[in-house]
Amino acid sequence: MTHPIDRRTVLLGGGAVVLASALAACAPARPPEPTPSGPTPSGPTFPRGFTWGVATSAFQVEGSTTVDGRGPSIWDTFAAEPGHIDGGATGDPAADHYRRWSSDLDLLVTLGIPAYRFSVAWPRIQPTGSGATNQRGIDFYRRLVDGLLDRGIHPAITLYHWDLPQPLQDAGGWAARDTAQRFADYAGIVVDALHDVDATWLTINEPKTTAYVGYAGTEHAPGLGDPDAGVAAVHHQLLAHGLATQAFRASGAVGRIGLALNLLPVYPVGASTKPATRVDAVENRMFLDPVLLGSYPDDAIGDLNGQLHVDAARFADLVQDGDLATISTPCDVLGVNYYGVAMIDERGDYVNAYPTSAAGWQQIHAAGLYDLLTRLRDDYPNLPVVHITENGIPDDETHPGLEDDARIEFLRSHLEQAARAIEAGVDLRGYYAWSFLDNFEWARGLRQRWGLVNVDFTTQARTPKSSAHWYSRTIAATG
Ligand code: GCO
Repeated sequence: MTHPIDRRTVLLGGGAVVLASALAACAPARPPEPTPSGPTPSGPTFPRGFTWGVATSAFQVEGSTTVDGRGPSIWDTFAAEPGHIDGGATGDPAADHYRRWSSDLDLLVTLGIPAYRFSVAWPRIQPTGSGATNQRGIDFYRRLVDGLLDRGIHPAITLYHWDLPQPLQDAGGWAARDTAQRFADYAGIVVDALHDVDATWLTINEPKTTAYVGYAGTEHAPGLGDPDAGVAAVHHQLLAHGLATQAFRASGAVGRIGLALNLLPVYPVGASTKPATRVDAVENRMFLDPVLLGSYPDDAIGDLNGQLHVDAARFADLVQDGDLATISTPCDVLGVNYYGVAMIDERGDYVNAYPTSAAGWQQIHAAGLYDLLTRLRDDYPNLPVVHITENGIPDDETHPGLEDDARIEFLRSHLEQAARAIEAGVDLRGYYAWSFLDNFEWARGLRQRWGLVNVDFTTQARTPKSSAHWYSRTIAATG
């Protein structure tokens, strides 16, 4: 049996990367008891002022990777190496958003989308990752932000969505402590330039994916395959988040700040729940606890099933005095990227109990969103306001096209669960669908399409799919 190497189904095992998904396809799995559902809302209702948006990221949509002084990023390097990206796609032209941003923002207006989450490409701002500011990079994002404000669209600005300047990687990347300070300097530059903008800021997007898939694993840039570097990348990204949050506070910028974590409920399959608890530490608490509680969980690293099999002493040495206080600098917002759930058997392996999407790592269970949001409320007393910063599904590869009923059903069922969580008292204030446009889907290149809007990558024509029209009507009806 062949099984695709999927970016969110890697476990770190004994210095090697074990593909749990290969086992998942064979293992019998019984779905857990259904989540108690309470009254099903006839149509989801959302509070006044709820933020509705769509999301993208710089490397996935911008293209123009060599213009206006932009330096190379780790994704330019990684994509240029044969075999890394399906179809040999690179970041150019992606969705050509760097040149088409204005008409893209007009399309947001046409669709009635009130908020837009995008990311800033660090190598446009500091082409080598440190030192002087490239003014043309700043100017681009100023134009973009002003274009949004002119159209009455709220900007949600991610400072780092995986496009690390290559020279920083050459010096160790996120495995090196110095990168955290470099990130804080870069964040300070961007925040100063846009300090007057009433934006939602997100420091780092999915530190887990970078650490586990790019450093411990090999499927994302920089593709190191080094589990110890993976956990170092966890700590240094979280430190970078804390330092950038402090820089934001010091700058007096208006707006609010947090980070975006990809979280997923972890359910046990079978009698023993212990392996699932350990996987929960690896997948969720390794990120939530330091940010919201100021401590790392004690069950994420070790020799047991489901744990990260890395050198615990080496990891402990990375955590210097004061780091956890920095990392837990209070945030205004927690961004949650929600795609699905993990089912863990008694051996600590990931198994499938719910339908998967064309992205094999995505196991779809909408009620998991409710479970996740209520769990965050219960386990983290200092939980800030929550925004769902990503949620979506790729096109069905057997029926690609503009009639994306499966995406509509995915979004509808997840919004229903989001509304349930709000009714249950979760302070959820916003929702961003992933993604606005079909784009460069990392190792899947241009072949896996996550957009509400179809992009013809030959002509760059944009055509809203049925889901874009549905989302537009939903926002109008609730707003
Ligand atoms: C992420 C990513 C997106 C992906 C999306 C679909 O944060 O994981 O933000 O870049 O494209 O998740 O895989």
